[in-house]
Amino acid sequence: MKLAVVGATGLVGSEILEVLDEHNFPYDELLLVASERSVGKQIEYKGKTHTVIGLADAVAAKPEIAIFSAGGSTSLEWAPKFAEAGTTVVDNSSAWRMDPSKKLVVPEINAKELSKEDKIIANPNCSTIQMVLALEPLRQRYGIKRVVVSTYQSVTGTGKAAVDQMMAERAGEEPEMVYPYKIDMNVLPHIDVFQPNGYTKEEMKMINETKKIFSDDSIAVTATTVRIPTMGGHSESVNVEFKTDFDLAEVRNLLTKTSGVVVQDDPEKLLYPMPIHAHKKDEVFVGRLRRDESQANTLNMWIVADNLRKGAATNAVQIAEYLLANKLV
Ligand code: A2P
Ligand code: 11C
Repeated sequence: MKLAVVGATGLVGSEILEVLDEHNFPYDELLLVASERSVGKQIEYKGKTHTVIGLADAVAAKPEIAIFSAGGSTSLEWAPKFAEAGTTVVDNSSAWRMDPSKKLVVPEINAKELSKEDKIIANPNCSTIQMVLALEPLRQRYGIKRVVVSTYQSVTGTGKAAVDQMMAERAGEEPEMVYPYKIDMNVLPHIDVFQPNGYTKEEMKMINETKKIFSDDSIAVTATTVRIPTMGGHSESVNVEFKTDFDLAEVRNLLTKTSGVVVQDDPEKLLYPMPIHAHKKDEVFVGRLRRDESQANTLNMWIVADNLRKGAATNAVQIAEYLLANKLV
């Protein structure tokens, strides 16, 4: 079993390597792949020195699985070349997510849709993954009519250069600007590019990907996505209107029993999810569970996850684990 990690030198790539290690992912050979800038670079990993290779060499090596996290244009150009060589690609970018011929997978929700024919599998956007994972048990029980979400997203979602901008600002140095404005001591109501309808692409991802993962276009979703100067994970305020009434104790119970979800909800003890606690964890943390008293059948919740973990690396590695466990590669 040969495994390639494409974008291995990036923020998500290095997180993928950590998760593979923690999960004891069973590969025989590991190929670390990045841009021409990094080819030949040596990376120490699990007591071995790996030399970074380029994409063409990686395709020629015909790995069984390639986990991609090197941006949309790299995925658009190279994922089909890997697929043609027989490799199954798990792609972290937004390149293939809304392609009707590609599956958009959060394993706990819809991995069962996967078959051997799926050669390019899309990993959803980080802010979508954590929201749908927490909503799924409630959707199964009560049905969802409408979701209103506002996000508070970590700079790590933009990549290394954005972390560097924030840190340079903090150190009083001249930053290389990745965002159009300062990010430290600031909040930007702007993630990814603005669309003709006034929403950002990140907002439209949350709307469209949620419907696709739930296979339900009737769910109404509206989103406001916001960048904040934090590192450990993305946070979300989610207001969800169900089709039927619900019981708050049952909601808590359903979430507690959901694999990959941890309930942290005890206002008396000041227990609620926060990025500093979610950092480096694979789970999605849920708290501030309370009835929306302004509207029937409606719940407010606060959802936090490490966007580089369940939002990206962990979800992708879980897809790869599912492929192996079910002999789909
Ligand atoms: P490199 O380090 O050689 O630039 P981040 O999102 O943290 O900036 O990381 C992006 C990742 O994607 C890095 O590993 C980067 O490699 C890789 N990458 C960027 N562009 C390409 C490309 N054209 N081909 C292959 N890998 C790429
Ligand atoms: C962010 N959600 O936090 C983005 C990062 O579509 O995979 C991931 C972008 C994507 O900026």
